Amino acid sequence: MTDALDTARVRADFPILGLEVNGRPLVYLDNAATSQKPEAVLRAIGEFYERHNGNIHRGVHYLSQAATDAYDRARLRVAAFLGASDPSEIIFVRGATEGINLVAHGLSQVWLRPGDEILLTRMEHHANIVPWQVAAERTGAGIVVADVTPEGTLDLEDLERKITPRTRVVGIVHVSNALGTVNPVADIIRRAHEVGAVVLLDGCQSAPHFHVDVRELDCDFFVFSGHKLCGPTGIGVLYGKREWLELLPPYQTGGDMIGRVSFEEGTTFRGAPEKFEAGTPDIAGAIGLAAAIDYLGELGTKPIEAAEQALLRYVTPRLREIPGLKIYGEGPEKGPVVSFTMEGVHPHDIGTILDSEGIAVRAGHHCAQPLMKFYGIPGTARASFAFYNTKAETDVLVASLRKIAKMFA
Ligand code: C6P
Repeated sequence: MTDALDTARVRADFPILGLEVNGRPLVYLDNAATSQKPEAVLRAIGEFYERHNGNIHRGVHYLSQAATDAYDRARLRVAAFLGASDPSEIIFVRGATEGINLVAHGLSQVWLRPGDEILLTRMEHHANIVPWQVAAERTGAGIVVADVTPEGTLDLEDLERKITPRTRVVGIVHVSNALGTVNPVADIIRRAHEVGAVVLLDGCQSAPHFHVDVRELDCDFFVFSGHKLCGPTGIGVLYGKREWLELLPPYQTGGDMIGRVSFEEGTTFRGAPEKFEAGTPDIAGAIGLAAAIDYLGELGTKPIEAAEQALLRYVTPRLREIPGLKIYGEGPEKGPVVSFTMEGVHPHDIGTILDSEGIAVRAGHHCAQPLMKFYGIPGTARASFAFYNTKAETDVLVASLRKIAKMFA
């Protein structure tokens, strides 16, 4: 492990980064939507299907056992990555969205009562809003929303006022996908626990970019999606403290999650993690995710974070200098995301023009409509960086945006 990443060498690990798009070298700056995959991950998935494919936990034959071993190893790998006390606290799900739905659905059955409050923030992704709205409707609980400041940080005084003995759940994004803001989650978790609330952290945009230790944070639940962390799509992780996973009922039922099934005596369920993994899971996905975690581990969390923060520090002042460009999310601590609007240009037009020059950014509301409403805008254009991006790529972005600014001036 070295202190600084050799970006040229790292880029060679990602076949897709060599593409040309619209006759230009691809400049991929949509990493918050999904990251690209290194060869090590592609190879792990290919090797699984070529040499180890079998169904898990069901067969005595060689391939079933090889697949089971690899799947179990993947769980161990994720547990170590997040600092979980035990691999049984790691549930493989389809992604962060499914993880949050699982928790909200379960808590609506065993925890939430009429008059309880679910505290969210105005910068949540829809995935951490809608499942709670459904849970609130089902239980008679209410949703309370902590505000954000014009700079795009959490309004901590407002949040403090809204944490009360009625607060039973706090759902909060660790790093905002639409602003980049890193939230002071450890303090919020501590406060939430003082009033007896359970805390779910949405780690979609944190786990890929800096070291996360769920025990240090003391969150009750943590979710992330594999595809944002150089892993495949279709696989994600729900971490839950053992006592919470014991309390929650199964989300789906079927094979592999039962103790016994009987028409006469009824059905019993296994404990976590099996209780939450009904049916054949995404075995190759879990193996691919473990390979991604290994790959990132070899590069080192610190060098990755340093490289991404250096890009953010480099590009932010250059973007600010562009006439008419306004950045949303000016907090002191940010993930590698810059969200912006340009005077007189719709964000979708920014996205389309950049695409014509081979530059991939995301444009729109970023599944954060309440936040866009707060700012009174339809959406933003968002450039999001990964450790394999280069300063030269951000120069290409800035040059193209300057042209757009001139065009629409
Ligand atoms: N954000 C983005 O472009 P899924 O779709 O389940 O993998 O992740 C949902 C999700 C939840 N929370 C946060 C903070 C997220 O950023 C995302 C996904 C993508 O910003 C797609 S909308």
